[in-house]
Amino acid sequence: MNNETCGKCPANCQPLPPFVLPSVFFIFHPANCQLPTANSLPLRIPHFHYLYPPMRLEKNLPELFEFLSTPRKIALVAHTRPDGDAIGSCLALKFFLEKRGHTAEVIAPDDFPDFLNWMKGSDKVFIRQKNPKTCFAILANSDLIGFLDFNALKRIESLGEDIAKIRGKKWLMVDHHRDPDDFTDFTFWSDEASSTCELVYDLIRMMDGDADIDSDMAAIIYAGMAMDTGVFQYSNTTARVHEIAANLMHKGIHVEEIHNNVYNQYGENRLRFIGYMLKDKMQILPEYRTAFMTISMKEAEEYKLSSGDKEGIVNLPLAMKDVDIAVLFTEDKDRIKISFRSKGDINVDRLAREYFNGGGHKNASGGSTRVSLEETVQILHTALAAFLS
Ligand SMILES: [Mn+2]
Repeated sequence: MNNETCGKCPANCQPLPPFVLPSVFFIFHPANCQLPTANSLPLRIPHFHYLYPPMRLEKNLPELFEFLSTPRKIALVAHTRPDGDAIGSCLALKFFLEKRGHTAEVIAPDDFPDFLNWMKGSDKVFIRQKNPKTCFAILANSDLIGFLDFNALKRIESLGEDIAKIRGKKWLMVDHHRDPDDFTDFTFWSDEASSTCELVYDLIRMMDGDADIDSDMAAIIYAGMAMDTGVFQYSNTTARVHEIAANLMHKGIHVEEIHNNVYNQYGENRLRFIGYMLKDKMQILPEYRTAFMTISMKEAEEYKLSSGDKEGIVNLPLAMKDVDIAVLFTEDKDRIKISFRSKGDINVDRLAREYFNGGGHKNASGGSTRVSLEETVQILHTALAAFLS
């Protein structure tokens, strides 16, 4: 970087020399630094220095770009119960790689919700649960396997076991969840990025690919960022998120149409179910400023809920002024899945990590238990008492 400064930062804008942990480079940057990194746009950005600079991890990216200078067969893998950011980031990167002469396929461990069906290419995503042999063949036949929107092989369960069996592939991680495992040859990670879609956008730009982003790709990237930021309202909604959204809008996307495709897709059963949850199921623990709800398998069956129908329910209690933590317990065949949401500085990543075998982000995380719904609720009480003391 030749001691160059961006010319806009009054101080401290030079990237610190990367200090080296075992094979990993951590590079600290002020978020608005205009040095030519993935984090800078050719836009004039109002100047502001974060007290705690965002952390990025860029491992072997020049080697990745070199690797991609010849046509490759690439498999892009999303996490279990894939959301819009996971599927969206895989699809956007797939289309970009195809434009660069590679072949690329998207694989997910299990199915994604119906409200992602509008995304171009979603009908060509391979689901391991439905099609294990084809998925294995694609992985075994690829030169590069990309892991998007997750950062540990265990997050994709049996698909991860498949992949661990296949030797001799290059691995790439693109992710924004906390506490990444160091298991890939190439890594592009930042827990300050709103979404993996934002990181895919950065990665494409690092490969001079802005002109390759067409309106279909722009709509997918925009939707992934919108979904992971609660439509641009959570604390991960940075100025840069809006700048990227603006750039994507210049590509000719239709924001209202995307919003209708993603959010205004409820069946009557889902809205009635939300009414039932709020009226009969929501419990408030005022001493912990916490509200929680439980969904049993019986209730999910009664209301004919698909996996996507439960999406977003966890957020609802946060609309109350006296509630800072919202928790949703969902009963599954062999476990209880738990989602956490919080306001402000309350770190539910830590809560999920310490008590519920999970993790995620500061204000949005998940975990699971192998005990009953009632026992899991009991653990919540104990955990909150310890966590908030
Ligand atoms: Mn994400």
